Amino acid sequence: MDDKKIIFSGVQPSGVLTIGNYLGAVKNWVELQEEYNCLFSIVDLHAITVQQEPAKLRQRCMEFLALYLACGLDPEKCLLFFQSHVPQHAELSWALTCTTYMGELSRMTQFKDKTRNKQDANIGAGLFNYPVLMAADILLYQTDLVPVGVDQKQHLELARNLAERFNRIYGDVFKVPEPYIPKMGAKIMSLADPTKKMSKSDENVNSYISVIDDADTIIRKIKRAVTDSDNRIIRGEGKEGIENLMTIYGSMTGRSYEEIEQEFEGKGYGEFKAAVGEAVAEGLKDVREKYNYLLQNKDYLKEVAKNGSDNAYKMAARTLRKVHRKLGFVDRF
Ligand code: ATP
Ligand code: LTN
Repeated sequence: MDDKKIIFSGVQPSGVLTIGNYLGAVKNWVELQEEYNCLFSIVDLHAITVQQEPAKLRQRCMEFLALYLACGLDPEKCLLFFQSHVPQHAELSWALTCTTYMGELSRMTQFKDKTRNKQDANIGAGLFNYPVLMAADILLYQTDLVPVGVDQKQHLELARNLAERFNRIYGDVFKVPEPYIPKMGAKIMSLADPTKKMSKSDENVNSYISVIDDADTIIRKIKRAVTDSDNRIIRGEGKEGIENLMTIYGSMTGRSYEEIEQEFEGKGYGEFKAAVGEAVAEGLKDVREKYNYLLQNKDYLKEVAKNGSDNAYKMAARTLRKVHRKLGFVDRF
């Protein structure tokens, strides 16, 4: 293995990939694959923390793989695989569960958000344990950097704590990973409610843009995006909707907030929204076409996933073997 740094990240195969996922995560991965040893996983074990329809989950996993590729991830440059194909994820997750405190998991804001208004008796233990599985994903590969949107920062902090704790109790096994959060685009907000993050499992299809929406749909959704009654393209109190569109536009075009303010000084929301819609449609033009093509090539997708998991498996097995020794398990006879 060369001495390039290792990157791991994952996306759940839930809903459709949105421009939030794209700008906050996948678009950056495409750049990172040039410089690092990258592993990108479709985290199906995480997906079953909420009940799934098996046939749909299976189909969606393949669609997500096609989407990764369509967004520009290149299997010659990074490993792409399904989490469930590398059993060490679940195994390490158990070992880490045994050094995790209930208190730590209770403080996770994503857990609190997802279980608000629910009774304890009806909350799945998988949802509670979700961040431990995520820590296992990361620590299995001796990961240096984890590129994620800002919503995952707390989970990553937990992964760091678990690595340090395990190393302290049992001796050095894990590398302590660092977050890698983009400067712009780390949190894209819902188009329907700019105080909420854009989420691919949102019921309102107008709240997000899918990376495979066609140009007309993209332009229409941006046009309908909730803004404010002021008519200036600047950031500020009560202007979350406009700020969000500025972020989307900036991430798509590489322009800073200041440049965007200058570009649209004296212009109205109609003109600005049209420009944002065009930029997004243009940026995603190839993704849709590539995606449709790839979906017809199931054998190719399987080959990519097989190669990805074969290689990931070898790396994961190395770490898990060390973990077992440290824990005091008897070697296999
Ligand atoms: P769900 O709605 O199913 O919880 P999600 O849209 O939040 O999903 P995840 O699978 O949890 O997506 O996240 C995949 C990656 O995309 C993560 O790195 C996450 O930080 C990033 N991400 C998700 N939503 C956004 C967003 N609105 N803005 C920026 N990055 C995001
Ligand atoms: N929890 C993440 C998805 C995820 C992940 C990971 C991200 C699972 N395992 C490991 C980075 C590294 C999410 O919901 N976005």
